[in-house]
Amino acid sequence: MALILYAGSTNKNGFKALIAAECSGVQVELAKNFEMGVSNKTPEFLKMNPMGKVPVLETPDGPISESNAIARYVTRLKADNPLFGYSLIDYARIEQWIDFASIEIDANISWWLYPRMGYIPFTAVVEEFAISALKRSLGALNTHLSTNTYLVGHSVTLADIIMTCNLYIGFIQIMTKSFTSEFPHVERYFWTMVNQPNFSKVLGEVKQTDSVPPVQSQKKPAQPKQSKPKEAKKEPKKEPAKPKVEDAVEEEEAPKPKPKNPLDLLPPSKMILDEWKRLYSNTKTNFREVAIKGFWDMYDPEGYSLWFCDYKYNDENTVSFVTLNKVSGFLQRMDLARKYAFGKMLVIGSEPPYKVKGLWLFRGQHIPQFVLDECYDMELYEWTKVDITDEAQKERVNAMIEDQEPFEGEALLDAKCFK
Ligand SMILES: N[C@@H](CCC(=O)N[C@@H](CS)C(=O)NCC(=O)O)C(=O)O
Repeated sequence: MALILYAGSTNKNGFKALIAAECSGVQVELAKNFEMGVSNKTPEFLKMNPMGKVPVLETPDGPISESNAIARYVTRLKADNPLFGYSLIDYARIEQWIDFASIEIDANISWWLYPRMGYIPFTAVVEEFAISALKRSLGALNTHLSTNTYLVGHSVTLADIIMTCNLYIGFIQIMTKSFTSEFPHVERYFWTMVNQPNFSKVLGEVKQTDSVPPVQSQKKPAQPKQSKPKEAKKEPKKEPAKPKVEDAVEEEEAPKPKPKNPLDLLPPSKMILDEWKRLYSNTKTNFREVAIKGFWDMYDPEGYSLWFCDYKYNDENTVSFVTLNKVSGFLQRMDLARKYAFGKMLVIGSEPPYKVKGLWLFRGQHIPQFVLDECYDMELYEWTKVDITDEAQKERVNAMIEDQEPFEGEALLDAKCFK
């Protein structure tokens, strides 16, 4: 008889047990008509898990909560299951990677994603910390996977199942290609895993997100459903179902159609931003003659605008690495504008306080509203639209694109590019 797993059908924590079951020939079924935010608030569910959290597995010996424990239980149901490796050291390393997947990967993805989904308050500092901690973890994982196909040994183990489920939520919700491309071995690993038959039976087709979700206002905690008067129960409801109150889980939300970015509705431009980015990246010599000239040949002043930015608080830039991190953080947060922008940021001066100045190319005639709304760094800079009929301003654009040194009479500490 199948064991019953209480979870929504898109819950990545539930997927861990379902994939382990597929790999082990164990029968596990999702509870019928499970409704997140409703079914997990009932007294019967709270008896199984007083936290009211999902997943929960009902077993002949009683319920189990915590998705990793559930996946371990399902795995143990098959004697000598290779998902636990072949030796004590394999087993220890599987446990090591399960902890790593939970603490170093899942937790940091959650700290980045949940505030953006409106489940917990958003603060830029926390986001910055989560992203840099996640990058550190993905970096370590990438290094391991550069010489290993699987996390442990030469076949799939429970560690791969749990790691893949945790990466899955990152890949589909917030980690864009431009973010993950820094970790090519993690990418290879993830796509190999999700395409294995036992994984794809559960996960279906997996598509990487193409944008970082904008910050949403905070969601109210779910309210338990009011019980209806008895006689009302007999009458089938004719009116359309009301939208259910959201619960604090990203996986349970019905996918909403993404509104089109207003910049996609602008008249087409002859300037293809990616072509410019390619030219910029591929020009190694004669930069002036090739890249800068190419830029002005391509530039479409009707479809795009150029902007200078000047950091308002240069006096605070007294420590070089802190200043550089600040600029890197800004560029990270601009990820959401990658399709519509190119930027250069110069950190200027050979000693503190350093000046931070930049040049940005944006689609359209204005700084895009969604960038102003989503990227808090924008207000830390003074923004001035470039007048391209003024040769001096045009030359300043050239110097910034080129990382010309000295720049306005000073050495460059660093020049960063957003492309
Ligand atoms: N550590 C738990 C986390 C469980 C968890 O947070 N589940 C979410 C859904 S993915 C939930 O039930 N949220 C409802 C709530 O927090 O009240 C596990 O791995 O099972």
